[in-house]
Amino acid sequence: MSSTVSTRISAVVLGVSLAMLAACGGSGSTAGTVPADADVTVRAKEGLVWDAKSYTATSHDGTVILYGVNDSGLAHNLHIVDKDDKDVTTGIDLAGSGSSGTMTLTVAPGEYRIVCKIPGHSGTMNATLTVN
Ligand SMILES: [Cu+2]
Repeated sequence: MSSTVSTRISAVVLGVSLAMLAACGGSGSTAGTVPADADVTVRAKEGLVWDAKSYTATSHDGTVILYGVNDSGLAHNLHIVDKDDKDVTTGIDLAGSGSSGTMTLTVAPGEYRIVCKIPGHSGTMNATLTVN
């Protein structure tokens, strides 16, 4: 008789334990969260140059978020072009000192170039963007 009662109590304890495990599952997922920070920041500097000759960014779900800033006193724009010199997306205007913009690049891993297309600027405002 007493062994039957003991078996029933064990079954109830086991059931409660499984319910608690199930309740704990699935927490901590961050899928779909948009990163607050840009993957790469590119700054236009005095002297018709970007602030680096090469940049590297890691894509998230196939996209890279690029933030462009104009730290110079001249008007610029920022374009990302592929090896065929074609824009991968619409460029951004960095019309004056302090202006900025964000680009979302949907690109395959590889090498791209960051250029300013204002006449006379692309010779020196020409950096490499490597997407991993
Ligand atoms: Cu420029």
